[in-house]
Amino acid sequence: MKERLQKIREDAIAKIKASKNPEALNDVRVSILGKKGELTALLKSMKEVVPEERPAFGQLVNDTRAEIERVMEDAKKQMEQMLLEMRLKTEVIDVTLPAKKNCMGHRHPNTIALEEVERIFIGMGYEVIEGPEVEYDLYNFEKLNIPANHPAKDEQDTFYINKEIVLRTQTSPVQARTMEKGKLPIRMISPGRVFRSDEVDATHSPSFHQVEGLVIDKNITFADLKGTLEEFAKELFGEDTKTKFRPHHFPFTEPSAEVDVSCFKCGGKGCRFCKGSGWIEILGCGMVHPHVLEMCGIDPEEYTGFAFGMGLERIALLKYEIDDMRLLYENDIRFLRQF
Ligand code: 2NM
Repeated sequence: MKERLQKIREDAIAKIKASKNPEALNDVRVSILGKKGELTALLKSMKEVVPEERPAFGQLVNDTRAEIERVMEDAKKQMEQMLLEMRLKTEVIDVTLPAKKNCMGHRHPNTIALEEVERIFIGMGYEVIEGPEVEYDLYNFEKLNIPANHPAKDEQDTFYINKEIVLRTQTSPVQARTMEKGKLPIRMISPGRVFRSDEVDATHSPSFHQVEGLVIDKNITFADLKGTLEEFAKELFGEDTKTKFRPHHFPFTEPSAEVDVSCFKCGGKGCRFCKGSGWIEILGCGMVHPHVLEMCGIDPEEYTGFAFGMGLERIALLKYEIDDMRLLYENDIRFLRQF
């Protein structure tokens, strides 16, 4: 028995020394110290030992077990140490590499301009209402007094999805939809993307943004329109800004006007910015045509209203003195960060 014990001990130590990884080491542990291991089996065959020698032999088995466990523990520690050293050698960390930068974005000039316009009109009690970019011809043209064959349809030469559906050329259809809902009075602005079949240049793009406004109530007059837009221009371009209303034509308003503001660069004296005229055009407006009111379910004998529309990019280009619209669509963070 003693020889068997001695043999198990020597075998175990040899196998431990030969183990190349923790898994192999564990296999050795199971095959010797485990429930069905050699040493456990030896302990079970204790009955073969004469009774008076059993305590001493038991002690010897326990000592051997302790020794094997100790040798195994040492081997395990050594193995872990070696693995750690290997990892440290292979997983080199280059502390001189630049850190990953947390890159913050920036609000787009369009967004800044829109938020400014919205702030001004919300301050005057207007709601901001949005609508679909893909729109029925009915709402985009027909209900706005632009029937088929109207020359304005050519001016706004557009993208057709099918005979009845277009990419909206203006956000006025949102106003038409709001009028049709029939909840009066209305004080609203409708910002959003619009589409026209335009060639790209410094001042044009086939897709740009508009902010249109609409007020419908009893006794709304052109004086309300003038006062509102004068106040808007002052808030947007500064207290000293003057406004000029020039007669114009839009199919959905009568009378209609275009609005110029005094040049905020030269104060109206004339400079490169306003091309010498002292004035800069910013929007179109007018009293909503009675026929439009009718088509949208409002009685023009009872209610009147005014509407206006401006190009958001145009406002952003003016306000932030950007000379090419294309810069607004490139999203170069070095450009965007300047505003
Ligand atoms: C403009 C100029 C003038 C306008 C008209 C309407 C509606 F729906 F009430 F008829 N919405 N927007 C309007 C009027 C738009 O943009 C240059």
